[in-house]
Amino acid sequence: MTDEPIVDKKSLYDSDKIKVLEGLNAVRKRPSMYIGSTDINGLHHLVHEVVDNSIDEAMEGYCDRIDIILREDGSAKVIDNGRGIPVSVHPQYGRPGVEIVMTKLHAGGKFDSKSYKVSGGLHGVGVSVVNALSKWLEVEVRREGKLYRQIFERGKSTMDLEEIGQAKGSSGTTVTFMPDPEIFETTEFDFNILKRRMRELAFLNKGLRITLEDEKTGNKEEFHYEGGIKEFVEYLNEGKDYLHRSIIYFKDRMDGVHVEIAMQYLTESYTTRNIYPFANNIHTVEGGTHLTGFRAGLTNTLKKYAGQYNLSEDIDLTGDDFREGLTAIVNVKLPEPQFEGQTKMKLGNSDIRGIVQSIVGEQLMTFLEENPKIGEAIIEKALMAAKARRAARKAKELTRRKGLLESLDLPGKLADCSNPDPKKAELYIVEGDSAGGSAKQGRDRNFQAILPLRGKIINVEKARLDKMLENKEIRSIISALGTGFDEEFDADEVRYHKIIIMTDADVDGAHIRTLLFTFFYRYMRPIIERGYLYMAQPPLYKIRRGGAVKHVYNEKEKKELLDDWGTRGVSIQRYKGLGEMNPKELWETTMDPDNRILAQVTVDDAVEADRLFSILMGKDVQPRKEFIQENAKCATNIDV
Ligand code: 0RA
Repeated sequence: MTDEPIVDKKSLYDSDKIKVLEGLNAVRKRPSMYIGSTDINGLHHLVHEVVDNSIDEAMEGYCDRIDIILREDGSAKVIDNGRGIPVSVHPQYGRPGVEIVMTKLHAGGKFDSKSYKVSGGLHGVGVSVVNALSKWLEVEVRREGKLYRQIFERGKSTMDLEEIGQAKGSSGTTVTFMPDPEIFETTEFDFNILKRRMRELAFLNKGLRITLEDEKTGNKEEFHYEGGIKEFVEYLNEGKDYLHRSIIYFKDRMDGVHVEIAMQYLTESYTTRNIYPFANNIHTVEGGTHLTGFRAGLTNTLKKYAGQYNLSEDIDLTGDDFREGLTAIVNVKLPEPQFEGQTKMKLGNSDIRGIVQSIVGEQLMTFLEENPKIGEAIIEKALMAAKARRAARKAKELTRRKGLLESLDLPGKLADCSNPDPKKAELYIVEGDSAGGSAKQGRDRNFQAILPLRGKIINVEKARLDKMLENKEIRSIISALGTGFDEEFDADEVRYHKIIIMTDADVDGAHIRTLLFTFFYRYMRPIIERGYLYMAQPPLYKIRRGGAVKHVYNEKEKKELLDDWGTRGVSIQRYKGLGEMNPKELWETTMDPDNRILAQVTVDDAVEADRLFSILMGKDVQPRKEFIQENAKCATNIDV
């Protein structure tokens, strides 16, 4: 058998694809090139990669069920009822298909024409990458009534494929793998990270049933949505007031591209940035041609509709006016997607823009003509948005003229750092004056700046620009960051590449953190996308025995320490707030780069926080009740 991998010629279009020419050794040598990183994100990437293969089967109509099991021994098992990886001997290589798929980079494409397969970005690197980065991997294939098995260690087969019996039930593939501790910083899977992605995949692929089970904790979730992205919009808008009850939904196909859109307008939401674009199941957070096509289609169609029925009151309506309060999912599936941008999360295929735009033009117009009440309500809302925007712009002009947002005019409360290099500089946004005081004393003033928050932070979801800019706390954040705002916002101008939110570990702290997330998410999303936003993780307990003092950050660490130390003579202090730590303790536990734990905030974290927040704070009592019941356990963990 030669060592030359099978390569789809089409994927050799530029140098960053040259990696596919190397063998699996290259993957073990430079894992980050294939899975982004070897931290917790890279670890979960392994599961996503296997699941993506099952999803490919589902997209082609061969699979309607995927089960993911996190097992006691630390391995992960993914079971699908797809066609099963081919087992017949490949004529060119003289080895079974499944062995080639597992040991050669990008060996999927040669077998079939998986037209919607993801073949760019970090996804779609191939299941062989998972094999290369696993201490061991077992694959079972059910195909043509037979059951096959093969086992690998660190990417190398330890035995030939064997037929081990009759396949019970349908065809399919089961991949079980143990992430290699030689490669990964951590090998413990996080149920919640996987849960989020599995839910998203179930929304995007209607009818598909995905289960996720953690055998260690007994946690189990099932995701299955017959309504697909329609239910996704309902989920995102849960607890909010809508302009029209039923979700606007349409789908179409053009030139082999599937386009599917679900949308609903909210009444009390003024954001224009609630449009979520997906391409081949990837949340393209940087947008791309499908998003621009949707926006153009939406603006043109609604403008035309308003004109046709004389609804526009001679006001010049803009795209922003039509997007205000809109929640939408744009879901496209296309052959050979090109992912571009800083994080490869931007769809580049130029033909998609026109396709999406014309599908929206046709289908949305039909919908509006069939539902004139909804149509009129949307135009009315856009008119209100246009008027309010004018007023807000004037207010902003005024604020700017007064110089309130300029970084030259740094807020008085800010204790800035001396190093002017944004790459080195950190900004701590701290809840409360007393914690702010400790942080100022405890910090390394060379690279750490402190901004204490005193008053309430406004809920930016429910306020237009002018109201928001009246809020002192928001103004001081904007001027400390130096990025400018709204149309003048420029992420390149940011004065700190680490912006760290530091709040108490209680419900109020969680609330403030959510308000800040929402602010960054709504108005400075590139800050999150570039990975500049973090949460500090203060310790939960200080545990003392004799002269020894240890800080622990969660219940598990506490239990481990007490198992080690025993409980005799041991004193345990639970930190209720940051203010209880003196400056030295705050530095050592939460601010010292050598000791602290920082959690990077992702766009998905912000979306989820925002949703939970609406449910908790919205007018509806029922969802709040349900949420509290569902999360009773977590809630007590937050504030015992
Ligand atoms: C190569 C070719 C075919 C399917 C697969 C790979 C495949 C891989 C995985 C990984 C997990 N589940 C999977 N299911 C399928 C095409 C099979 C055919 O043409 O019959």
